[in-house]
Amino acid sequence: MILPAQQNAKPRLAVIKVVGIGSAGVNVVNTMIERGLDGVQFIAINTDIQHLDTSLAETKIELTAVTQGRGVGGDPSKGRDCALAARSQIEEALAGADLVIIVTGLGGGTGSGVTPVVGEIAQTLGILSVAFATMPFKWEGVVRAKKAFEALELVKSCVDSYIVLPNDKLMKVVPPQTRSEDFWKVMDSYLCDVTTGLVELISRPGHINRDLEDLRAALEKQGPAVIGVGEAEGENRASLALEKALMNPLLEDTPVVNAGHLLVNVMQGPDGLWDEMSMIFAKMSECMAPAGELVPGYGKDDSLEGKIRVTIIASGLQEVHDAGACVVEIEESMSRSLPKDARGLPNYAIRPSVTSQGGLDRLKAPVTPRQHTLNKAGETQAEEGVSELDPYPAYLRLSPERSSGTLR
Ligand SMILES: Nc1nc2c(ncn2[C@@H]2O[C@H](COP(=O)(O)OP(=O)(O)OP(=O)(O)O)[C@@H](O)[C@H]2O)c(=O)[nH]1
Ligand SMILES: [Mg+2]
Repeated sequence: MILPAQQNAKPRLAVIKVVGIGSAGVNVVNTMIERGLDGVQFIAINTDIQHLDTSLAETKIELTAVTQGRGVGGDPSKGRDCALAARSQIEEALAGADLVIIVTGLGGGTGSGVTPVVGEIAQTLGILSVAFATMPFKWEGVVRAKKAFEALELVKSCVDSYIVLPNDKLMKVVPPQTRSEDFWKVMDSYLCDVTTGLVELISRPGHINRDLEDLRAALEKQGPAVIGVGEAEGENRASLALEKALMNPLLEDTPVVNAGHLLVNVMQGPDGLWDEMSMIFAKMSECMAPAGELVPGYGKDDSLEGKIRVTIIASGLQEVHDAGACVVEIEESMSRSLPKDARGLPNYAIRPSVTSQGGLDRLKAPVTPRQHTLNKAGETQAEEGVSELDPYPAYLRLSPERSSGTLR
């Protein structure tokens, strides 16, 4: 049957906007641009105009209302006021996006104050949103940690999903002789990879095609979730890519076990093998709840000659391990050192929690991420004697629900 022209028309490609907020966010966006990440539009927002001048983003929003562009001196309430004063500019910049990826460093005044406003605007505009937020180093002290925790709680309430990257985890993976200017590149590089994975998932036509609605279905699932991206080449590349996607030393620890919903996208070069792909899907199905669903995606990318890339979005997870030890320590030290009335810290993470959705027996002996390590034959194997410096599980934490609260 020949379809009328209108029905035959190609669907509109998803519009993805990456928003860098505050100095850290602007820097990360610069790295993404320098690395040639395409298929997205970049927006940089800062209260510090001098720093915003260094941005390579096509859209820059100067937040000058409160301090005339001189930064906000670490005060999130000033950051928020600046953002609210520029609300219409931010709305205009976000308008038309299908997915907004927000990148920021929490703990200062701009990222912590502006990010919740941007999240809320995206929510109001009905745009799917993901936030990547770094948490301060332990040595930045309890005041910055508290600002970061409080901001994170607000961010969680207004985005569909979020990933928390404790800076202290960087110390565990960056070699001692790393030059200062290269230090952040490790974090930035991970953020580039995840963003690339998401862009690829929803924008690049595949043989088994996944699209924005698949991503929406995954992100809107109840409960915590995780996103991982892994790329590998050489012998055993499929197992290695899967392992990398399931483990990342920079992120919080949340094992992908008993997932209610798995979205797994495999990108191969022209030499990609069916065996490699089917092994990845088969291994991921072992991480699925008995009544779960695995949504497979597959595409070919000629630039991946000799390589394979796997993107995993696991949601409907039933168990959460929380943030790294560094964050626990920060919180403990805060509750010791802060005055009594300041101890009401947000319940940021930390505590393992199990939902009451059933399947609890299966969680009594949870499969730890290390047990996900794959041997050469692609079989799951337990690891013995892994040192503290070995990779932890990789994961992107997704917020269980969006709140309908509006910032004022
Ligand atoms: N990934 C990354 N993190 C950074 C970078 N610079 C700073 N950070 C982290 O981000 C947190 C926030 O710092 P900034 O981004 O400088 O703060 P801001 O949001 O601009 O806030 P104000 O300068 O107080 O207005 C810091 O506590 C650092 O831990 C960077 O270049 N990359
Ligand atoms: Mg700044």
